[in-house]
Amino acid sequence: MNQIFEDIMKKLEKELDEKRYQHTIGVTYTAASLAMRYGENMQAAILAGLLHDCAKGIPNEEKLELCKKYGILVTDVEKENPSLLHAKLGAYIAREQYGVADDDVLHAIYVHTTGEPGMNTLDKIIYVADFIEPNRDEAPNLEYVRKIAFWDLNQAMEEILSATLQYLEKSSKKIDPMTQKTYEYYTTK
Ligand code: DGI
Ligand code: FE
Ligand code: FE
Repeated sequence: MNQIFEDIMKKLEKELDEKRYQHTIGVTYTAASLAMRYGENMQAAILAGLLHDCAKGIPNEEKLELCKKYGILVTDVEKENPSLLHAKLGAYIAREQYGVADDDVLHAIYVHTTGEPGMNTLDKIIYVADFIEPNRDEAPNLEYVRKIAFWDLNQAMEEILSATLQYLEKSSKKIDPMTQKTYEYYTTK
């Protein structure tokens, strides 16, 4: 394994709890497999997979403070649900603390929680890998999404966004306008 990846993994192991670290590794090899399938840059997929949740271990209060400090715009929904900020903050930390210079990798990290309309292949690979990696076990449509992810990436996006919206509605969680927009983009195409 590339020395850069090894160094990142060592740092992540310290920053994340065991379960989150295992999830991170699962997302990484799932993203690498999807990159093979869709002809995407595999090193970029591995890097984005490794770092997508690098800010997940930061307590919510601190997330808000760090966003203020780093000049990251926080919306009202994010203020109410600071956990959402691990994506934006993660992209910042990946650049500043893990030395990632590839804007495509940073963007995939930035959009990995809500998605956004018109995502590129790497963005979608990370978004889908996050949902289907082998340690996941809760979503009702998981087996189906795992199967179609390697057949039709946009169909997988549609399935995941529908399941996410259903979950958010059922658990009365505030829907981020970006999640809603992404859902509409991928389900009305
Ligand atoms: O960080 P992970 O758990 O690996 O996965 P993720 O970054 O996709 O985050 C998943 C969580 O984010 C899940 O608990 C649902 C939540 N989420 C996604 N979209 C929205 C949302 N939560 C709220 N309140 N609103 C959203 O639009
Ligand atoms: Fe995440
Ligand atoms: Fe994740």
